[in-house]
Amino acid sequence: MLVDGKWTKDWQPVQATDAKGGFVRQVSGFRNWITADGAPGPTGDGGFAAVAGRYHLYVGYICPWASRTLMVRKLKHLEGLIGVTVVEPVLTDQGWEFASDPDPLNHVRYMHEIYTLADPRYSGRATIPVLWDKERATIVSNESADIVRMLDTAFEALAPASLELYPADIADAIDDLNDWLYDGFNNGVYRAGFATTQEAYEEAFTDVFDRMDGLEARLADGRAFLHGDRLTESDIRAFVTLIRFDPAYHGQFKCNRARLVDYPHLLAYTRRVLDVPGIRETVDIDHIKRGYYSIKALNPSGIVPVGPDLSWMES
Ligand SMILES: N[C@@H](CCC(=O)N[C@@H](CS)C(=O)NCC(=O)O)C(=O)O
Repeated sequence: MLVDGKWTKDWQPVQATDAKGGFVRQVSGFRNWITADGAPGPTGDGGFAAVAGRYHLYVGYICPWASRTLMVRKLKHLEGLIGVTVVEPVLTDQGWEFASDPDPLNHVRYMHEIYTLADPRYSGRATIPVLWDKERATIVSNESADIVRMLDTAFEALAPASLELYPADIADAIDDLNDWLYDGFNNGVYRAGFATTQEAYEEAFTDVFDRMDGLEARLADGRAFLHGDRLTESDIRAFVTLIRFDPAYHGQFKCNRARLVDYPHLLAYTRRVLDVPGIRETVDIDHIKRGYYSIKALNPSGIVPVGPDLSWMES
């Protein structure tokens, strides 16, 4: 991670733990918002107006948080307006590394250099995703929840879309479900995988399967998506964890009471979201497996399992 703008060797992909050995995710450091006219958003500074070609996303296919921003870019037809650079799946001693050496946009090799271009004295983890502003040569945001929401709203005049991921009439229901999904499911699998005590692991494990069971029950009435007929933010949140469940979390993160394929409604639902035009291109299972199984602290040999059978994903 970066300390006062310098990459420190004293760095663990396992991140921080609390007193009980529970995994603690870092709070994001850049919280500005792109808005239609450049007015300030809910947090941070203004001056980031929606303009074609001005912004760029740094992502990795391994990362569920980055993948949700990629999904929104597709769903809102922003591919022609916002470029993307994908990092290599394997986290190196210097953090995320660019496949093309150097990154064609900013001509650096590692993600942490993007952070120090934005703030030469930055302290914190160099996480993905990052939404980069080419005009001001800075980071707009490194918080995926905010990036999802700004991509959903700010570019309406440039790329009108029929899909609204956070419609006002069900905003409260989306917020409630998002909260329930975040700690127990999206971050729950990480809390299980990166726990350093049995107690913290078992607590997280219970949460993860409480969410799997809850989602299965919710979908049992035949609804297409979590809030009914419309695909929303909540579906994006659920999907990014579900699609990684069998290839990564069941094994590497020890979430092994059941697999996704053991839940009929959840499996059909995951396939339905995968089949939404554009979504399949945001999923790279090989990248996901190589990334998770390269985390040395959890899998010192670095061996990537051959399975599981994911033929259900084929279109
Ligand atoms: N709050 C961030 C979390 C992002 C995050 O934790 N990304 C992980 C990859 S899945 C990362 O880059 N980890 C590198 C590190 O912690 O050093 C978001 O949702 O945007």
